[in-house]
Order: sequence, then structure tokens, then C-alpha cells
Amino acid sequence: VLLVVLVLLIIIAVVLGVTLTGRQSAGLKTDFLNRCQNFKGYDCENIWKTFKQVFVNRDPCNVSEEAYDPLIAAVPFKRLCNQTMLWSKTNKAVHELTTGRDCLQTIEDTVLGSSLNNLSWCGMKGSEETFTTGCPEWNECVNNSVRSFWRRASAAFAEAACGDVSVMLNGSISTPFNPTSVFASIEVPRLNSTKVKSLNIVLVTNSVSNCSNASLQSLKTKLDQRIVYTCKEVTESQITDCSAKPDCGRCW
Ligand code: AVW
Repeated sequence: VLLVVLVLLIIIAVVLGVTLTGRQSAGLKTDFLNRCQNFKGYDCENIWKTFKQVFVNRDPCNVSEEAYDPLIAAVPFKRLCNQTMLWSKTNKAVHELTTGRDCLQTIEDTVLGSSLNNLSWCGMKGSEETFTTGCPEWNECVNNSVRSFWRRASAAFAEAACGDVSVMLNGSISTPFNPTSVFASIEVPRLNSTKVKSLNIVLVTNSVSNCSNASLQSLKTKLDQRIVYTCKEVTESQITDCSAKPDCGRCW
């Protein structure tokens, strides 16, 4: 009986060990560095260290937006005039338009955004490791390592906007401008009329919502009143056609 118990204990220890090490991630660093190195002129090893320091050895639900300040300071968003493309609920369409060309840039096209896009990361109290699985879901806790990053980075990205700014919103839902979105709650309040001339809505629509949508009227009122507001309805196929053209300015 003792022998059976001993064997069982060993099996449990091995399984636990494997699951725990399985959660640790060397892949995060590799992914981060590979993506970062696609951009010229950045010290990616150093950026990685600054990034990692924000969340390792911390409860994954206890990482504030401000904790990312040193990272944003190390890799500031360049002032982007007439090229900023914000978005909400149009992840696929907007990146179809911006990937691979310079005329419009989303946060995911910048070095920081690109290096972390679609990744999940967190730390654990008492450990120096980084993890990519078992991390909190977006809405699981307010101050989670991933959500805090995107909120902090989006604030800085909106502050770097200048000139004519675009935003791609989703016209196939009834509330294209949702007050709880990052675009509404973080980015719009940071568009500053001393730098930003206009906000140009590109509403991707299949006729559920159009530019007279109530939520868009509320966007107009939330915007700094000296910023010019425009709204244009476009179809998915216009976006596909536009992605093939080198000059974003000649699309619609
Ligand atoms: P979004 P936002 N679970 O399409 O305006 C997991 O709503 O908020 O647009 N991930 C989530 C969740 C969730 N419940 N909610 C949001 N996300 C993540 C930065 C997820 O990665 C750019 F500059 C999703 O793809 C845009 O102007 C992303 O947040 C603006 O913020 C967008 O959610 C888009 O944010």
C-alpha cells in the first residue's frame, strides 16, 4: 500500500511540474523580439526588459495602466500627422486596409502595438517568469496586465495624433460608437484641437447603421468642438478595393 501511495505521489508531482513549467513562456520573448526587430532603429532587448519589468513577479490582476509609463516613455509614439487610424469593432477590416503600407497607421502598426498584438501575457507573484496561458481574460479584472497595456498605449497613441485623424467604426452593429470602448473612453477625450484638425469616421456598413446613427451623434458632442467631424459610409468591398491601392487618399 505504501508503495502504491508513493508511486501515486510521484505521478502527481510530475504532472503538476509539467503543467506549471508548461505555463511558463520562452515564446513570449521570442515573439516579442522577432516582431520588434521588423522595425529599424529600436533596441528591442532593452524594450523587452522594460516591458517585462512591468508585470513579472506581480499578481496579473494588479498591474495598473500607470505601471506601463516607463515602457511608453522608452518607446514613445511618434507624432503622426494625417495618418492616425483609430478603430472600434473593426479589427479585421481596418488592418486589411493598413497592413503593409504607410499611408494610415493603427496602433497595431507601430513597434509596440505590433510586438504585442494578439498576445497574452502575465506574471505571477513570487516568480520571475513570464506566462502566456492562464492569464486573466480582458474583463476578468480591471487592472490586468494585458488590458492595462492597451489602455495606456491607446492613450499615448491618441495623444500623438495630429492633423486629420480617421476612425473606422462598425456599421453592422446598432451602436458603432460604444461609450465603454477604448476608442470612446480613452482616445476621443485625448484628441486635442491644438493638434487635431478633424476626425473622419469611416463607417463600414451593410445598412444596419448609417452616419445618422444616434451613437454617432453622441460622438459629435463628446468631441472637442473645435475639431471638424465628418462621417462617410463605405462598404466592405470598397475597403478591399482600397487596400490594393498604394494611395489611401484616393479611396473614398
Ligand atoms: P474593440 P476598442 N475581450 O473592437 O474601441 C478581449 O471593442 O475598445 O475596440 N479583448 C478585448 C475585449 C474583450 N472583452 N474588449 C476589447 N478587447 C481588445 C486601440 C481586443 O484586443 C486602437 F487604437 C480587441 O481586439 C483602437 O482605436 C481590442 O481590444 C481602439 O483601441 C479592440 O476592442 C480599439 O479599441
